[in-house]
Amino acid sequence: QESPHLYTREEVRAHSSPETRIWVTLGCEVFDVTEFVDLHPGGPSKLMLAAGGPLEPFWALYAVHNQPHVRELLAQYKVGELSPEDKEPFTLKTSDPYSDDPVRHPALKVNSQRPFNAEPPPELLTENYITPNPIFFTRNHLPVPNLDPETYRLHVVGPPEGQSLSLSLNDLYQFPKHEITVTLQCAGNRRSEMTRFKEVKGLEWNTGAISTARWAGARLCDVLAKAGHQLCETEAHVCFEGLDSDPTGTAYGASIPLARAMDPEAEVLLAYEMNGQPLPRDHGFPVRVVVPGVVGARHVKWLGKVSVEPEESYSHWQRRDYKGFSPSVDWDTVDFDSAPSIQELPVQSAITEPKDGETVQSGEVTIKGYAWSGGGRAVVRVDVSLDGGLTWQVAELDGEEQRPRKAWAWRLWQLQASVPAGKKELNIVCKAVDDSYNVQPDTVAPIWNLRGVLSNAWHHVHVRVAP
Ligand code: HEM
Ligand code: MTE
Ligand code: MO
Repeated sequence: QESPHLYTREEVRAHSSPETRIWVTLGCEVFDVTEFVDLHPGGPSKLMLAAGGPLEPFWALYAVHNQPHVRELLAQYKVGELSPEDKEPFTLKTSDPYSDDPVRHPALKVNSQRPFNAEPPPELLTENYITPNPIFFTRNHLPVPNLDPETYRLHVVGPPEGQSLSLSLNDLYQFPKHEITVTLQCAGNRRSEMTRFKEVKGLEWNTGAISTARWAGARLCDVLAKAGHQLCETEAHVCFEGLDSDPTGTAYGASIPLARAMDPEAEVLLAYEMNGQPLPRDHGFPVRVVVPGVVGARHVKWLGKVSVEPEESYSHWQRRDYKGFSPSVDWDTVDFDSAPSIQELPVQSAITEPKDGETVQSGEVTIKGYAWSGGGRAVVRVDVSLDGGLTWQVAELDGEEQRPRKAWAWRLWQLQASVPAGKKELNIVCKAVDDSYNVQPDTVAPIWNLRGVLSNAWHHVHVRVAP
Protein backbone atom coordinates (compact mmCIF):
# COMPACT_ATOMS: atom_id res chain seq x y z
CA GLN A 1 0.00 0.00 0.00
CA GLU A 2 1.56 3.27 -1.14
CA SER A 3 1.10 6.29 1.06
CA PRO A 4 -0.65 9.17 -0.71
CA HIS A 5 1.15 12.21 -2.02
CA LEU A 6 0.82 15.05 0.49
CA TYR A 7 0.21 18.62 -0.59
CA THR A 8 -0.21 21.89 1.31
CA ARG A 9 -3.19 24.16 0.71
CA GLU A 10 -0.73 26.58 -0.84
CA GLU A 11 0.38 24.00 -3.41
CA VAL A 12 -3.24 23.27 -4.23
CA ARG A 13 -3.87 26.99 -4.67
CA ALA A 14 -1.09 27.14 -7.28
CA HIS A 15 -3.18 24.81 -9.48
CA SER A 16 -6.01 27.05 -10.52
CA SER A 17 -5.72 27.52 -14.28
CA PRO A 18 -5.55 25.21 -17.30
CA GLU A 19 -1.82 26.02 -17.67
CA THR A 20 -0.98 24.88 -14.13
CA ARG A 21 -3.78 22.26 -14.15
CA ILE A 22 -6.89 22.56 -12.01
CA TRP A 23 -6.95 21.10 -8.53
CA VAL A 24 -9.67 21.13 -5.91
CA THR A 25 -10.04 19.63 -2.44
CA LEU A 26 -12.87 17.87 -0.67
CA GLY A 27 -12.28 17.00 2.97
CA CYS A 28 -8.58 16.17 3.12
CA GLU A 29 -8.39 14.77 -0.40
CA VAL A 30 -6.84 16.52 -3.41
CA PHE A 31 -8.13 16.08 -6.98
CA ASP A 32 -6.83 17.11 -10.41
CA VAL A 33 -10.05 17.79 -12.36
CA THR A 34 -8.48 19.46 -15.43
CA GLU A 35 -9.96 16.86 -17.78
CA PHE A 36 -13.41 17.16 -16.23
CA VAL A 37 -13.84 20.95 -16.41
CA ASP A 38 -15.38 21.02 -19.89
CA LEU A 39 -17.61 18.04 -19.08
CA HIS A 40 -19.11 19.53 -15.94
CA PRO A 41 -22.94 19.43 -16.22
CA GLY A 42 -23.14 22.70 -14.27
CA GLY A 43 -20.76 24.38 -16.74
CA PRO A 44 -16.99 24.98 -16.71
CA SER A 45 -17.23 28.51 -15.30
CA LYS A 46 -18.97 27.28 -12.15
CA LEU A 47 -16.43 24.56 -11.56
CA MET A 48 -13.61 27.08 -12.07
CA LEU A 49 -14.91 29.09 -9.10
CA ALA A 50 -13.54 26.34 -6.89
CA ALA A 51 -10.22 25.98 -8.76
CA GLY A 52 -7.27 25.79 -6.37
CA GLY A 53 -9.42 25.45 -3.27
CA PRO A 54 -12.12 23.57 -1.39
CA LEU A 55 -15.36 22.44 -3.03
CA GLU A 56 -17.37 22.62 0.21
CA PRO A 57 -18.48 26.28 0.05
CA PHE A 58 -19.76 25.79 -3.50
CA TRP A 59 -21.29 22.38 -2.99
CA ALA A 60 -23.16 23.85 -0.01
CA LEU A 61 -24.96 25.88 -2.65
CA TYR A 62 -25.63 22.97 -5.00
CA ALA A 63 -26.68 19.88 -3.09
CA VAL A 64 -26.88 17.96 -6.39
CA HIS A 65 -23.27 17.00 -5.57
CA ASN A 66 -24.28 15.04 -2.45
CA GLN A 67 -24.81 11.86 -4.43
CA PRO A 68 -22.70 8.70 -4.57
CA HIS A 69 -22.21 8.94 -8.34
CA VAL A 70 -20.73 12.44 -8.02
CA ARG A 71 -18.33 11.25 -5.29
CA GLU A 72 -17.31 8.27 -7.44
CA LEU A 73 -16.69 10.52 -10.42
CA LEU A 74 -14.51 12.81 -8.34
CA ALA A 75 -12.62 9.87 -6.84
CA GLN A 76 -11.21 9.00 -10.29
CA TYR A 77 -9.30 12.27 -10.26
CA LYS A 78 -7.64 11.89 -6.85
CA VAL A 79 -3.94 12.81 -6.84
CA GLY A 80 -3.21 12.92 -3.12
CA GLU A 81 -4.14 14.33 0.25
CA LEU A 82 -3.59 17.48 2.23
CA SER A 83 -0.51 17.42 4.45
CA PRO A 84 -1.21 16.94 8.16
CA GLU A 85 -0.80 20.61 9.14
CA ASP A 86 -3.42 21.53 6.50
CA LYS A 87 -5.78 18.64 7.13
CA GLU A 88 -8.15 20.71 9.23
CA PRO A 89 -11.38 20.19 7.26
CA PHE A 90 -12.72 23.28 5.59
CA THR A 91 -15.69 24.70 7.44
CA LEU A 92 -18.09 27.15 5.93
CA LYS A 93 -18.45 30.11 8.24
CA THR A 94 -20.56 32.29 6.00
CA SER A 95 -24.32 32.11 6.40
CA ASP A 96 -26.52 29.64 4.56
CA PRO A 97 -27.53 31.23 1.21
CA TYR A 98 -30.83 29.31 1.35
CA SER A 99 -31.85 30.35 4.87
CA ASP A 100 -34.24 32.95 3.43
CA ASP A 101 -36.06 30.55 1.07
CA PRO A 102 -39.85 30.45 1.58
CA VAL A 103 -41.68 27.72 3.51
CA ARG A 104 -43.05 25.03 1.15
CA HIS A 105 -46.10 22.80 1.08
CA PRO A 106 -45.48 19.39 2.71
CA ALA A 107 -47.20 17.51 -0.16
CA LEU A 108 -44.41 18.40 -2.58
CA LYS A 109 -41.98 15.62 -3.48
CA VAL A 110 -38.58 17.23 -3.10
CA ASN A 111 -35.91 16.33 -5.68
CA SER A 112 -33.41 18.80 -4.30
CA GLN A 113 -33.64 21.06 -1.25
CA ARG A 114 -30.82 23.48 -2.25
CA PRO A 115 -31.67 24.81 -4.73
CA PHE A 116 -35.32 23.92 -4.19
CA ASN A 117 -36.80 21.57 -6.79
CA ALA A 118 -40.05 19.76 -6.14
CA GLU A 119 -43.11 18.32 -7.84
CA PRO A 120 -46.65 17.56 -6.69
CA PRO A 121 -47.46 13.85 -6.30
CA PRO A 122 -49.39 12.47 -9.31
CA GLU A 123 -52.63 11.93 -7.39
CA LEU A 124 -52.75 15.66 -6.54
CA LEU A 125 -51.48 16.88 -9.90
CA THR A 126 -54.65 16.09 -11.84
CA GLU A 127 -57.07 16.66 -8.96
CA ASN A 128 -57.61 20.20 -10.30
CA TYR A 129 -57.46 21.57 -13.83
CA ILE A 130 -55.73 24.66 -12.40
CA THR A 131 -52.87 23.63 -10.14
CA PRO A 132 -53.18 25.33 -6.72
CA ASN A 133 -50.22 27.68 -6.16
CA PRO A 134 -48.80 25.87 -3.09
CA ILE A 135 -48.35 22.61 -5.02
CA PHE A 136 -47.32 24.04 -8.42
CA PHE A 137 -44.01 22.35 -9.29
CA THR A 138 -40.92 24.42 -8.50
CA ARG A 139 -37.67 24.49 -10.43
CA ASN A 140 -35.04 26.82 -8.94
CA HIS A 141 -31.37 26.93 -9.89
CA LEU A 142 -30.36 29.27 -7.05
CA PRO A 143 -31.60 30.71 -3.74
CA VAL A 144 -34.93 32.57 -3.99
CA PRO A 145 -34.33 36.33 -3.99
CA ASN A 146 -36.35 38.38 -1.51
CA LEU A 147 -37.49 41.40 -3.50
CA ASP A 148 -39.22 44.50 -2.18
CA PRO A 149 -42.26 45.31 -4.35
CA GLU A 150 -41.90 49.00 -3.46
CA THR A 151 -38.40 49.36 -4.85
CA TYR A 152 -38.65 46.68 -7.55
CA ARG A 153 -37.82 47.97 -11.04
CA LEU A 154 -37.87 46.15 -14.36
CA HIS A 155 -35.17 47.44 -16.67
CA VAL A 156 -36.22 47.36 -20.34
CA VAL A 157 -33.42 48.28 -22.72
CA GLY A 158 -34.72 50.33 -25.65
CA PRO A 159 -33.32 50.56 -29.18
CA PRO A 160 -30.99 53.46 -30.08
CA GLU A 161 -33.90 55.44 -31.54
CA GLY A 162 -36.23 54.51 -28.63
CA GLN A 163 -35.98 54.84 -24.85
CA SER A 164 -34.94 52.54 -22.02
CA LEU A 165 -37.58 52.01 -19.36
CA SER A 166 -37.31 51.47 -15.63
CA LEU A 167 -40.72 50.13 -14.70
CA SER A 168 -42.13 49.90 -11.18
CA LEU A 169 -44.88 47.40 -10.46
CA ASN A 170 -47.34 50.27 -10.65
CA ASP A 171 -46.01 51.19 -14.12
CA LEU A 172 -46.57 47.59 -15.24
CA TYR A 173 -50.16 47.70 -13.95
CA GLN A 174 -50.82 50.61 -16.36
CA PHE A 175 -50.42 48.34 -19.41
CA PRO A 176 -53.59 46.49 -20.48
CA LYS A 177 -53.96 43.47 -18.17
CA HIS A 178 -53.96 40.20 -20.07
CA GLU A 179 -54.97 36.89 -18.46
CA ILE A 180 -54.47 33.39 -19.90
CA THR A 181 -54.31 29.78 -18.75
CA VAL A 182 -50.88 28.33 -19.48
CA THR A 183 -49.28 24.99 -18.71
CA LEU A 184 -45.63 25.20 -17.76
CA GLN A 185 -43.45 22.13 -18.21
CA CYS A 186 -39.78 21.65 -17.41
CA ALA A 187 -37.63 20.11 -20.15
CA GLY A 188 -36.61 17.54 -17.53
CA ASN A 189 -40.16 16.31 -16.80
CA ARG A 190 -40.16 12.45 -16.69
CA ARG A 191 -36.36 12.37 -16.71
CA SER A 192 -36.34 9.49 -14.20
CA GLU A 193 -37.69 7.20 -16.93
CA MET A 194 -34.70 8.05 -19.11
CA THR A 195 -32.35 7.43 -16.21
CA ARG A 196 -33.87 3.99 -15.71
CA PHE A 197 -32.98 3.17 -19.30
CA LYS A 198 -29.46 4.59 -19.09
CA GLU A 199 -27.87 7.09 -16.73
CA VAL A 200 -28.29 10.81 -17.47
CA LYS A 201 -27.20 13.90 -15.57
CA GLY A 202 -29.97 15.94 -14.01
CA LEU A 203 -32.68 16.10 -11.39
CA GLU A 204 -34.78 12.96 -11.07
CA TRP A 205 -38.18 14.35 -12.06
CA ASN A 206 -41.10 11.96 -12.25
CA THR A 207 -44.30 12.97 -14.07
CA GLY A 208 -44.90 16.12 -12.01
CA ALA A 209 -42.54 18.75 -13.48
CA ILE A 210 -45.61 20.26 -15.14
CA SER A 211 -48.43 22.43 -13.77
CA THR A 212 -51.11 24.82 -14.99
CA ALA A 213 -52.10 28.30 -13.79
CA ARG A 214 -54.07 31.38 -14.76
CA TRP A 215 -51.38 34.01 -15.35
CA ALA A 216 -52.09 37.73 -15.58
CA GLY A 217 -49.81 40.61 -16.48
CA ALA A 218 -48.70 42.99 -19.19
CA ARG A 219 -48.09 41.65 -22.66
CA LEU A 220 -44.38 41.68 -23.49
CA CYS A 221 -45.17 43.11 -26.96
CA ASP A 222 -46.86 46.14 -25.37
CA VAL A 223 -43.90 46.81 -23.08
CA LEU A 224 -41.36 46.37 -25.90
CA ALA A 225 -43.40 48.68 -28.13
CA LYS A 226 -43.44 51.33 -25.39
CA ALA A 227 -39.63 51.21 -25.37
CA GLY A 228 -39.69 51.75 -29.12
CA HIS A 229 -38.97 48.22 -30.33
CA GLN A 230 -40.37 47.04 -33.61
CA LEU A 231 -40.32 43.71 -35.31
CA CYS A 232 -37.38 44.16 -37.64
CA GLU A 233 -36.30 41.93 -40.48
CA THR A 234 -33.04 40.85 -38.89
CA GLU A 235 -32.87 37.79 -36.69
CA ALA A 236 -33.08 38.99 -33.10
CA HIS A 237 -33.76 37.63 -29.62
CA VAL A 238 -35.33 38.97 -26.47
CA CYS A 239 -33.03 38.21 -23.54
CA PHE A 240 -34.30 37.96 -19.98
CA GLU A 241 -32.28 38.17 -16.77
CA GLY A 242 -33.45 37.03 -13.37
CA LEU A 243 -32.55 38.71 -10.09
CA ASP A 244 -31.36 35.37 -8.65
CA SER A 245 -27.61 35.14 -9.05
CA ASP A 246 -24.75 32.77 -8.25
CA PRO A 247 -21.58 33.56 -6.25
CA THR A 248 -20.00 35.32 -9.27
CA GLY A 249 -23.06 37.53 -9.62
CA THR A 250 -24.13 35.72 -12.79
CA ALA A 251 -27.91 35.84 -13.07
CA TYR A 252 -30.23 33.15 -14.36
CA GLY A 253 -30.97 34.05 -17.97
CA ALA A 254 -32.68 32.85 -21.15
CA SER A 255 -34.04 34.20 -24.42
CA ILE A 256 -36.79 33.74 -26.99
CA PRO A 257 -36.91 34.88 -30.63
CA LEU A 258 -38.05 38.50 -31.08
CA ALA A 259 -40.71 37.34 -33.55
CA ARG A 260 -42.49 35.39 -30.77
CA ALA A 261 -42.08 38.23 -28.28
CA MET A 262 -43.60 40.83 -30.64
CA ASP A 263 -46.47 38.62 -31.83
CA PRO A 264 -49.61 39.61 -29.90
CA GLU A 265 -51.10 36.20 -30.81
CA ALA A 266 -48.23 34.45 -29.00
CA GLU A 267 -49.43 36.13 -25.77
CA VAL A 268 -46.04 36.31 -24.05
CA LEU A 269 -46.63 37.88 -20.62
CA LEU A 270 -44.72 39.76 -17.99
CA ALA A 271 -46.88 38.15 -15.33
CA TYR A 272 -47.48 39.60 -11.88
CA GLU A 273 -50.44 37.36 -10.92
CA MET A 274 -50.79 33.60 -10.64
CA ASN A 275 -54.31 32.27 -10.06
CA GLY A 276 -55.54 35.68 -8.92
CA GLN A 277 -52.76 36.16 -6.37
CA PRO A 278 -49.47 38.05 -6.53
CA LEU A 279 -46.84 35.56 -7.73
CA PRO A 280 -45.59 33.39 -4.85
CA ARG A 281 -41.88 33.90 -4.13
CA ASP A 282 -40.96 30.48 -5.53
CA HIS A 283 -42.65 31.32 -8.82
CA GLY A 284 -40.95 34.64 -9.46
CA PHE A 285 -42.36 37.40 -7.21
CA PRO A 286 -42.97 40.11 -8.22
CA VAL A 287 -42.68 39.56 -12.02
CA ARG A 288 -41.87 36.61 -14.27
CA VAL A 289 -42.00 35.88 -17.98
CA VAL A 290 -44.67 33.44 -19.21
CA VAL A 291 -44.04 32.13 -22.74
CA PRO A 292 -47.06 30.00 -23.72
CA GLY A 293 -46.20 26.74 -25.47
CA VAL A 294 -42.50 27.06 -24.72
CA VAL A 295 -40.22 25.09 -22.37
CA GLY A 296 -40.22 26.20 -18.69
CA ALA A 297 -36.59 27.34 -18.79
CA ARG A 298 -37.53 30.46 -20.81
CA HIS A 299 -40.19 31.58 -18.28
CA VAL A 300 -37.64 33.65 -16.37
CA LYS A 301 -38.64 34.36 -12.77
CA TRP A 302 -37.74 37.40 -10.59
CA LEU A 303 -37.33 39.28 -13.86
CA GLY A 304 -34.82 42.14 -13.64
CA LYS A 305 -33.91 42.97 -17.21
CA VAL A 306 -35.28 42.63 -20.74
CA SER A 307 -33.18 43.47 -23.79
CA VAL A 308 -33.31 42.85 -27.54
CA GLU A 309 -30.06 41.38 -28.84
CA PRO A 310 -28.73 40.11 -32.18
CA GLU A 311 -27.80 36.80 -30.51
CA GLU A 312 -29.47 34.39 -28.11
CA SER A 313 -28.78 34.91 -24.39
CA TYR A 314 -25.22 33.97 -23.47
CA SER A 315 -26.55 32.33 -20.30
CA HIS A 316 -25.38 28.82 -19.47
CA TRP A 317 -29.03 27.71 -19.47
CA GLN A 318 -29.57 28.98 -23.00
CA ARG A 319 -26.33 27.74 -24.56
CA ARG A 320 -24.96 24.85 -22.49
CA ASP A 321 -28.14 23.21 -21.25
CA TYR A 322 -31.74 22.64 -22.36
CA LYS A 323 -30.75 21.21 -25.73
CA GLY A 324 -31.51 17.82 -27.23
CA PHE A 325 -28.95 15.40 -28.71
CA SER A 326 -28.79 12.04 -30.44
CA PRO A 327 -28.58 8.93 -28.23
CA SER A 328 -25.09 8.45 -29.73
CA VAL A 329 -23.76 11.66 -28.14
CA ASP A 330 -22.03 11.35 -24.75
CA TRP A 331 -20.22 13.80 -22.45
CA ASP A 332 -16.96 13.23 -24.36
CA THR A 333 -18.44 14.11 -27.75
CA VAL A 334 -21.19 16.61 -26.98
CA ASP A 335 -20.97 19.93 -28.84
CA PHE A 336 -23.58 22.23 -27.34
CA ASP A 337 -23.22 24.72 -30.21
CA SER A 338 -24.41 22.08 -32.67
CA ALA A 339 -28.00 21.91 -31.39
CA PRO A 340 -30.67 24.61 -31.18
CA SER A 341 -31.97 25.65 -27.76
CA ILE A 342 -35.26 24.00 -26.85
CA GLN A 343 -38.19 26.37 -27.36
CA GLU A 344 -41.55 24.71 -28.26
CA LEU A 345 -41.95 21.36 -26.53
CA PRO A 346 -43.14 18.10 -28.14
CA VAL A 347 -46.44 16.35 -27.39
CA GLN A 348 -46.59 14.83 -23.91
CA SER A 349 -48.93 12.77 -21.73
CA ALA A 350 -48.77 10.75 -18.52
CA ILE A 351 -50.94 8.59 -16.30
CA THR A 352 -51.50 9.97 -12.81
CA GLU A 353 -53.97 7.31 -11.57
CA PRO A 354 -53.58 4.48 -10.74
CA LYS A 355 -50.02 4.66 -9.50
CA ASP A 356 -47.26 2.28 -10.49
CA GLY A 357 -47.25 -0.82 -8.26
CA GLU A 358 -50.80 -0.22 -6.98
CA THR A 359 -53.40 -2.99 -6.66
CA VAL A 360 -56.68 -2.21 -8.45
CA GLN A 361 -60.06 -3.90 -8.01
CA SER A 362 -61.24 -6.37 -10.61
CA GLY A 363 -64.26 -5.25 -12.63
CA GLU A 364 -63.68 -1.59 -13.48
CA VAL A 365 -60.65 0.62 -13.30
CA THR A 366 -60.50 4.43 -13.63
CA ILE A 367 -57.44 5.72 -15.40
CA LYS A 368 -56.57 9.44 -15.25
CA GLY A 369 -53.83 11.65 -16.56
CA TYR A 370 -52.78 14.79 -18.39
CA ALA A 371 -51.85 15.57 -22.00
CA TRP A 372 -50.29 18.69 -23.51
CA SER A 373 -48.32 19.81 -26.53
CA GLY A 374 -46.02 22.78 -27.15
CA GLY A 375 -46.36 25.67 -29.59
CA GLY A 376 -50.10 26.09 -29.02
CA ARG A 377 -50.88 22.73 -30.64
CA ALA A 378 -54.03 21.25 -29.12
CA VAL A 379 -54.29 17.68 -27.88
CA VAL A 380 -56.91 16.03 -30.07
CA ARG A 381 -56.86 12.50 -28.63
CA VAL A 382 -55.44 10.33 -25.88
CA ASP A 383 -55.20 6.58 -26.41
CA VAL A 384 -55.00 4.20 -23.47
CA SER A 385 -54.01 0.53 -23.44
CA LEU A 386 -54.37 -2.00 -20.61
CA ASP A 387 -52.16 -4.59 -22.29
CA GLY A 388 -48.90 -2.76 -22.91
CA GLY A 389 -49.98 -1.33 -26.26
CA LEU A 390 -51.56 -4.31 -28.06
CA THR A 391 -55.08 -2.89 -27.97
CA TRP A 392 -56.24 0.68 -27.37
CA GLN A 393 -59.24 2.67 -26.15
CA VAL A 394 -59.87 6.39 -26.53
CA ALA A 395 -59.94 8.39 -23.29
CA GLU A 396 -62.42 11.17 -22.54
CA LEU A 397 -60.84 14.65 -22.63
CA ASP A 398 -61.75 16.92 -19.71
CA GLY A 399 -60.71 20.44 -18.83
CA GLU A 400 -60.95 23.58 -20.91
CA GLU A 401 -61.50 23.36 -24.64
CA GLN A 402 -58.45 25.03 -26.21
CA ARG A 403 -58.36 27.69 -28.92
CA PRO A 404 -56.86 26.70 -32.29
CA ARG A 405 -53.13 27.47 -32.49
CA LYS A 406 -53.35 28.86 -28.94
CA ALA A 407 -53.77 25.66 -26.97
CA TRP A 408 -51.49 26.82 -24.19
CA ALA A 409 -52.98 24.62 -21.47
CA TRP A 410 -53.19 20.90 -20.88
CA ARG A 411 -56.22 18.62 -21.13
CA LEU A 412 -56.93 16.27 -18.30
CA TRP A 413 -58.33 12.93 -19.42
CA GLN A 414 -59.86 9.81 -18.01
CA LEU A 415 -61.04 6.38 -19.04
CA GLN A 416 -63.36 3.96 -17.25
CA ALA A 417 -62.21 0.59 -18.49
CA SER A 418 -63.34 -2.89 -17.63
CA VAL A 419 -60.59 -5.16 -16.43
CA PRO A 420 -60.50 -8.29 -18.61
CA ALA A 421 -61.57 -11.30 -16.52
CA GLY A 422 -58.73 -13.46 -15.28
CA LYS A 423 -56.08 -10.72 -15.64
CA LYS A 424 -53.68 -10.67 -12.68
CA GLU A 425 -51.67 -7.67 -13.88
CA LEU A 426 -52.19 -4.70 -16.16
CA ASN A 427 -49.58 -2.81 -18.13
CA ILE A 428 -51.42 0.50 -18.59
CA VAL A 429 -50.09 2.81 -21.30
CA CYS A 430 -51.10 6.25 -22.55
CA LYS A 431 -50.12 8.31 -25.57
CA ALA A 432 -51.43 11.60 -26.89
CA VAL A 433 -51.91 13.01 -30.39
CA ASP A 434 -51.80 16.76 -31.10
CA ASP A 435 -53.51 18.69 -33.90
CA SER A 436 -50.45 18.37 -36.16
CA TYR A 437 -50.90 14.60 -35.64
CA ASN A 438 -47.61 14.48 -33.77
CA VAL A 439 -47.42 11.36 -31.61
CA GLN A 440 -45.24 10.24 -28.72
CA PRO A 441 -42.46 7.70 -29.36
CA ASP A 442 -43.23 4.23 -28.01
CA THR A 443 -39.96 3.74 -26.15
CA VAL A 444 -37.22 5.77 -24.51
CA ALA A 445 -34.26 4.23 -26.36
CA PRO A 446 -34.47 6.28 -29.59
CA ILE A 447 -34.94 9.59 -27.73
CA TRP A 448 -32.48 8.99 -24.88
CA ASN A 449 -30.09 11.95 -24.51
CA LEU A 450 -27.28 12.64 -22.08
CA ARG A 451 -29.12 15.44 -20.25
CA GLY A 452 -32.38 13.53 -20.01
CA VAL A 453 -34.56 16.25 -21.55
CA LEU A 454 -37.66 15.90 -23.80
CA SER A 455 -38.64 12.60 -22.19
CA ASN A 456 -42.03 11.92 -23.80
CA ALA A 457 -42.20 8.21 -24.61
CA TRP A 458 -45.47 6.33 -23.97
CA HIS A 459 -46.07 6.37 -20.24
CA HIS A 460 -46.46 2.96 -18.57
CA VAL A 461 -47.99 2.09 -15.22
CA HIS A 462 -47.93 -1.51 -13.96
CA VAL A 463 -50.65 -2.56 -11.54
CA ARG A 464 -51.86 -5.78 -9.94
CA VAL A 465 -55.50 -6.80 -10.04
CA ALA A 466 -57.03 -7.84 -6.70
CA PRO A 467 -58.19 -11.47 -6.89
C1 HEM B 1 -24.00 19.49 -11.49
C2 HEM B 1 -19.75 17.36 -10.61
C3 HEM B 1 -17.93 21.59 -9.03
C4 HEM B 1 -22.23 23.71 -9.79
C5 HEM B 1 -23.01 18.55 -11.38
C6 HEM B 1 -23.15 17.16 -11.72
C7 HEM B 1 -21.97 16.56 -11.50
C8 HEM B 1 -21.07 17.56 -10.99
C9 HEM B 1 -21.62 15.10 -11.74
C10 HEM B 1 -24.43 16.49 -12.24
C11 HEM B 1 -25.10 15.83 -11.08
C12 HEM B 1 -26.46 15.23 -11.40
O1 HEM B 1 -27.29 15.94 -11.97
O2 HEM B 1 -26.68 14.08 -11.05
C13 HEM B 1 -18.91 18.32 -10.12
C14 HEM B 1 -17.51 18.09 -9.80
C15 HEM B 1 -17.01 19.29 -9.37
C16 HEM B 1 -18.08 20.26 -9.42
C17 HEM B 1 -16.82 16.73 -9.90
C18 HEM B 1 -15.63 19.62 -8.93
C19 HEM B 1 -14.56 19.02 -9.38
C20 HEM B 1 -18.96 22.53 -9.04
C21 HEM B 1 -18.85 23.88 -8.54
C22 HEM B 1 -20.08 24.46 -8.75
C23 HEM B 1 -20.93 23.48 -9.38
C24 HEM B 1 -17.60 24.48 -7.91
C25 HEM B 1 -20.59 25.84 -8.41
C26 HEM B 1 -19.87 26.86 -8.10
C27 HEM B 1 -23.06 22.75 -10.36
C28 HEM B 1 -24.41 23.00 -10.76
C29 HEM B 1 -24.92 21.79 -11.23
C30 HEM B 1 -23.87 20.81 -11.13
C31 HEM B 1 -25.14 24.34 -10.68
C32 HEM B 1 -26.35 21.51 -11.69
C33 HEM B 1 -26.63 21.68 -13.10
C34 HEM B 1 -28.14 21.43 -13.25
O3 HEM B 1 -28.57 20.27 -13.17
O4 HEM B 1 -28.86 22.41 -13.43
N1 HEM B 1 -21.73 18.77 -10.93
N2 HEM B 1 -19.20 19.63 -9.88
N3 HEM B 1 -20.22 22.32 -9.52
N4 HEM B 1 -22.77 21.42 -10.60
FE1 HEM B 1 -20.98 20.55 -10.23
N1 MTE C 1 -36.02 31.83 -13.66
C1 MTE C 1 -35.04 32.16 -12.79
N2 MTE C 1 -34.78 33.45 -12.59
N3 MTE C 1 -34.32 31.21 -12.15
C2 MTE C 1 -34.56 29.87 -12.35
O1 MTE C 1 -33.89 29.03 -11.73
N4 MTE C 1 -35.85 28.17 -13.62
C3 MTE C 1 -36.48 27.96 -14.93
C4 MTE C 1 -37.67 28.90 -15.11
N5 MTE C 1 -37.30 30.25 -14.76
C5 MTE C 1 -35.56 29.49 -13.29
C6 MTE C 1 -36.30 30.53 -13.91
C7 MTE C 1 -36.93 26.60 -15.19
S1 MTE C 1 -35.77 25.49 -15.77
C8 MTE C 1 -38.26 26.25 -15.13
S2 MTE C 1 -38.78 24.71 -15.57
C9 MTE C 1 -39.28 27.21 -14.65
O2 MTE C 1 -38.71 28.46 -14.28
C10 MTE C 1 -40.03 26.65 -13.46
O3 MTE C 1 -40.98 27.56 -13.00
P1 MTE C 1 -41.73 27.27 -11.62
O4 MTE C 1 -40.70 27.08 -10.56
O5 MTE C 1 -42.61 28.44 -11.39
O6 MTE C 1 -42.52 26.00 -11.83
MO1 MO D 1 -36.79 23.53 -16.28
